[in-house]
Amino acid sequence: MDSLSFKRKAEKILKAAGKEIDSVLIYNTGMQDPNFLYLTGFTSGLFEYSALLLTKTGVTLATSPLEYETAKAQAPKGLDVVCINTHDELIKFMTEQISGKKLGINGSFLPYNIYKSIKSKYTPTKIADVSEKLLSARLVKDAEEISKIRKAVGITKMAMVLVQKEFVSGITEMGLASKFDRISASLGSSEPSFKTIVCFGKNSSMPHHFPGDTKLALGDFVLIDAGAKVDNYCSDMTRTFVFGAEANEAAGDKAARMTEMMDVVKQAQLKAIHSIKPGTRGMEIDRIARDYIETFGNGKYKGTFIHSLGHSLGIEVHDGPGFSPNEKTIIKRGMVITVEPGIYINGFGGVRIEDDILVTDEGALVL
Ligand SMILES: [Mn+2]
Repeated sequence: MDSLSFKRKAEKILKAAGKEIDSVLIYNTGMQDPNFLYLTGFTSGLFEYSALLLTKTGVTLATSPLEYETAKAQAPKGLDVVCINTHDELIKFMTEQISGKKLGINGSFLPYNIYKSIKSKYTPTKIADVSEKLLSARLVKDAEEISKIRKAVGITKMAMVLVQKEFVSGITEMGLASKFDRISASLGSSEPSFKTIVCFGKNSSMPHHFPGDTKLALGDFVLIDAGAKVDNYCSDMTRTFVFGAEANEAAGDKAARMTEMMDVVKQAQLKAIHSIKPGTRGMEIDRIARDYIETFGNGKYKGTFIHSLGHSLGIEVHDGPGFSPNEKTIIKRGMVITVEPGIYINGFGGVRIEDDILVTDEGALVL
C-alpha cells in the first residue's frame, strides 16, 4: 500500500470515530480484525493479539518478536512498528498510550474478556464502540482497493466459465466445489472468500446450502456461489446453470419452469443494476428487484425472494450495508455492492444470479 493511501485510510477511520475519541484501538485476537487488514494492507503474517493504535499524531502497531520482521517488511510508510517482548512491556506500552484517554474499539469484533481487561488494566477514561463507524469508513473504496476487488471478481468470473467443463453426471456437490476451489486458486485467488456453495437440483432452494454428497443428474439446477481473495479483497458471485439444458428441453413443464425462473431473476437483476446511481437509497434498489419478482405472472413468485438484494463488498464479504428492504444508507460513488436477486421454491429448486458492481457517477459498473 502506498503511504498516501495509508494516510487517507487512517484519517478516514479517525474522522469517522468522531471528535470525542482520542484513539482508536484495533486489537486482533487469534483472528485478524478486518480493520487491521484494511489499514495495514498486510498479506503475510498472523498478527495474533497484535494491536494497532490510531491517534491524531500517528499510527502504531504493537506486535510480538514472532511477527516483527514480517511487519517491518510490509509496513506502509507512516506506520510505526513496535516490538513487544514481554507482558510487562505490553502493559507499559498500552498504559502509556491509553490511560486517561477516550478510546474507540471495534465492539463487533473485540471479545468481552479482552474489553474488560483493557478497561481495568490500562484505565482509559472512556471506551466507546465505534464498530459501525469503522464499517462506514470502509464503504467508499479507493482506486487501489477497487483494482484488488476487480482482480478477485475477474478470477471468479473465469472460474465460473471453466468449472462448467467439470459438469458430469454423478459428480457430487463436494467434488464440484473442490474443483471450483482448485480452478480459482490456479487463477490467483489466495483463498476462497467464503466456503464455496454448490447446490444440485432441489438443494438450490436453500440459499446457504453446503455442498454434500448429492450427485448431479441430467436436468438439474447447478447453483454455485463463490468468491476469491486478492490481497485481502473479496469477490462474491453466483451463477445458476441447468445441467444438460438442451437434452432437457424435451422434459417440458419442468424445463420451462426452470427457464422462466432464470429469466425472471435475470430481469430483476438488470432492472436493479440500471437503477443504481449515487444518491439513491439501498432500499429503493432492493424494492425495484423485489417488486418485479413479486408481481411477475400475477404474483406466481410472490414470497420466493427470501433475502436482501445485496451487500457491500471489500475486505469482508459482507463489508457493510448495501441493498435491503429497510436500508436507508445513501449509495455513494466508489461503493462496491453485490446485486443478487433469487427465487427459491421448496422441493423444486432455486435460482440466484449475483454480480458485483461499482457505483460510478454514471451509475452501476458491473465488475
Ligand atoms: Mn453475496
